[in-house]
Amino acid sequence: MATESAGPLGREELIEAYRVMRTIRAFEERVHTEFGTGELPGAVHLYAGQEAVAAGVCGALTEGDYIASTHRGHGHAIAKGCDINAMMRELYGKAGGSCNGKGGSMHIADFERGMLGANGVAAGGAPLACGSALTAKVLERPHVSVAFVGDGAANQGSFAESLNLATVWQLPVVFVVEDNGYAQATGTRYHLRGLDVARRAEAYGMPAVVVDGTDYFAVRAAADEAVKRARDGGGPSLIECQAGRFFGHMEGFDQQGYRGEGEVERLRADADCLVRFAAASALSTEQLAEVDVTVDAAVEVAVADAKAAPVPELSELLTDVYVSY
Ligand SMILES: Cc1ncc(C[n+]2csc(CCOP(=O)(O)OP(=O)(O)O)c2C)c(N)n1
Ligand SMILES: [Mg+2]
Repeated sequence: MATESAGPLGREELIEAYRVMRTIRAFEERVHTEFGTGELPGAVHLYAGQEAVAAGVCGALTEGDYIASTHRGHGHAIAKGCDINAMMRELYGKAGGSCNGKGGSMHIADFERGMLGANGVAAGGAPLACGSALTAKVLERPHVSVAFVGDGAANQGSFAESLNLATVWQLPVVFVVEDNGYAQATGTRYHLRGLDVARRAEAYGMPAVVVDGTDYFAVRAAADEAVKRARDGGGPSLIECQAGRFFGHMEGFDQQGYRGEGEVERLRADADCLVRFAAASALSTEQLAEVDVTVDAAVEVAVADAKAAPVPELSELLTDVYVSY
């Protein structure tokens, strides 16, 4: 595993990386609080703890690149540049949401920003990213596609098929496996039997690495290399990132009895990617604090705006729901 080092990133890039991670954290912590009030509808899976993965990977992408996300998709959407006001409205099921309030947390998408969608189907993003990568290849466009996949989802058949096709067709795609320690209540070391997913990728002939997913710089370095390979015609890669989640599997329905005593407290104390980033980046306390203030204010605005927004008109019940091809 790579060690922490701020590497070649300039000050603006460092501030932007911190802003993205800090926005995800503030968004998720606030959604957790709001969910507790009973006002937020639907199923919500929080990404706090894993911010360095979304930020590090998306930091290596351009606006024209694509990502296909998971059911735990808020962090990926924010890192790819989706508007948090629209996202918050979507969570509340309100008009003006990313999907006009009809998708909710697990279906946030914004094609203009290359966010192909969160996905309620475990590993659903992998074949989608292969599809957009195939489009780029056939049409000779320079775009790279990224599929985010959980450790549990990496056991899905569609994931294996995606790895195989991506190699056979040498697609410009990067698979990012996020090992957050669990698939719902099942531990990774149990369901993967101690095998890194990266070793499975190597069996398909695909370059693969394992990185510390709480180290932004390690994730970013691996992503820069994999994205460059894909863009230069070198085919697919896999990056396996290890970073624990701070909350339960899903808001409202997880007592987390499967976790060890004090596990979450230890994660927050010893494996907080934001703390690690702040220490390694050499940004000043003032620079970090300025971002903190701006981000907290923006999340406050997003929540107030979402609460005040109207629900979609009844006459729009069936718009945006079906698509004719
Ligand atoms: C095809 C499919 N099977 C089962 C489920 C139910 N399910 C939802 S989340 C989940 C666990 C996913 O674990 P992992 O991929 O590790 O992602 P994490 O929740 O840890 O981010 C399962 C089995 C599903 N959504 N889709
Ligand atoms: Mg998992």
